[in-house]
Amino acid sequence: MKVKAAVAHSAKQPLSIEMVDLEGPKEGEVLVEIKATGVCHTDAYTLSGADPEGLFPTILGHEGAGIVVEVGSGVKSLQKGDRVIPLYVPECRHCKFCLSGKTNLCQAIRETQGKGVMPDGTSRFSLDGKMLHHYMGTSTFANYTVVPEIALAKIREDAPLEKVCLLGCGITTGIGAVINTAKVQVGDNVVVFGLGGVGLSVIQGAKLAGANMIIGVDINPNKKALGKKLGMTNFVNPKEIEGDLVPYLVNLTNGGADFSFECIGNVNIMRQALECCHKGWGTCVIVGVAGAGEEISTRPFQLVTGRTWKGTAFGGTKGRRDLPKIVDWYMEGKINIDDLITEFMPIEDINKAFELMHEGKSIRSVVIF
Ligand code: NAD
Ligand code: AHE
Ligand code: ZN
Repeated sequence: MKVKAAVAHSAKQPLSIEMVDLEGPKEGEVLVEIKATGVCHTDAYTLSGADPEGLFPTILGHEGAGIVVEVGSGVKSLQKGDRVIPLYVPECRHCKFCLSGKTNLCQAIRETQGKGVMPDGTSRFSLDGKMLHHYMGTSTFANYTVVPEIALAKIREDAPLEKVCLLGCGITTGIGAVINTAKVQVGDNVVVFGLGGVGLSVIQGAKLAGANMIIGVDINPNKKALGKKLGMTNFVNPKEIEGDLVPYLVNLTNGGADFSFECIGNVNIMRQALECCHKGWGTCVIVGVAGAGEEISTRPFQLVTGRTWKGTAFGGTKGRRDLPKIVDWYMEGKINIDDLITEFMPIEDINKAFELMHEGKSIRSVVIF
C-alpha cells in the first residue's frame, strides 16, 4: 500500500514528505495506522549523523500511538482495532534478558532493529523500488507502519492517542528513570540536568516518589515555569551562578544529591552529574544519548568514595507489561502529558518540530495524521 511518510534521505537534511510503499505484515508482524507521534531529541540526534546506528534513507520516529489494521500469521495477542503504542524496547518474554527479571532490555530482535530491518532481515518500506530503513523498530513518522507483535503495547480504547503517544518514549523514560532505575525514596534530594520532555518527566517522577529537593538545571531560563509546575523546588541556570556548578549543587543539597539524572546527552555534563552526587551513596543516572565516539570520564576517586554511575533505556520500562498502567495513570490525572505538548502539527510541518527543538522553543511537538 501507499503510505505518507517523512523520509530522512540523508543526515543533516530536512525530512521530505513522500508517498512510499509499505508491504503488509509478515509472520509475527502487525500493520498499525499511526494516529500521532511525538518528536524526541533522539530523532534529531540520529538525523544529525551522530548516531553510529543511524542508517539512511530511513523513516524516523519512535514516540507514536495508533490502531491495529491487520495482523500477520501467528499473531495472537493483538487484533484489528486494538489501540497500541510501538516499543523501541520490545518485550518478547522468552529471551535471557526478559527472563532475568533484571532488565527491560529484551534482545530478541535488537540486532536486526539496529540494522534498520525487520526480524527477517528485510524492510517493509520502499520508495521507487529502493529499500528504506526502519528506525528503532518503530518508524512512526509514517501514517502506517509495520511493527513486530512483541514491540507493541496494547492500551485502553478511550486513551487519546495524540497525548499518550508521548508515553512511547520521553515521558515514560523520565518517570521510569526515577521509579524503576534510581528507585528514588521519600525525602531524597534529586538534581535533574536538562529540562526537555525527558528531564521534566524526571521531575514529575521525583515528585510522585516524594523527593525532598528537586533541583532542575538548564541553560534555557524558559524551562523554569513548567519545571516548577511539575514539582521542581529549585531552578539553577549554570550561566547565572557564581563559581563552578558542582560545588554550587553540593552546597545547595547539603552534601550532594542522592540521585542525579543527565537528560541532555552531553558527556561533560554527565561528569558534573556524577560529581554533584553525595559522597558515600549518591547515584547518577545517565539518560541522555551521546554522539558516536564520545566518552565519559571522571577521577576514579569519585567512584572509590561511593558514588555510582548507571544508565537507563526507556526508563527501565517493560512496555507491554507497564504501559497500560502508565496510560491509566494519565487517565486518572496522576501524570501530566498535556503541559509537555507545546505544538500539534500535520506531518507536512514536521521539519518545524526539529527547528523548534533546536531553538529551545518546544518541549514536545506532536504530529497528528
Ligand atoms: P530536549 O532537547 O527536549 O531537552 C534537552 C534539554 O537540555 C533542553 O531543555 C536544553 O536547554 C537543555 N540543555 C542543553 N544543553 C545544556 C547544558 N549544557 N546544560 C544544561 N541544560 C542543557 O531533549 P529530550 O527529548 O528531553 O531528550 C533528552 C536526552 O535524552 C537526549 O539526549 C535524548 O536523546 C535522550 N533520551 C534518552 C532516552 C533513553 O531511553 N535513555 C529516551 C529518550 C531520550
Ligand atoms: N543508537 C545509539 C544509541 C541510542 C540509544 O541509546 N537509544 C536508547 C533510546 S533513546 C530514545 O529516545 C535505548 O533504548 N537504547 C537501548 C538500545 O538497546 O538501543 C548508539 O549509540 O548506537
Ligand atoms: Zn526518544
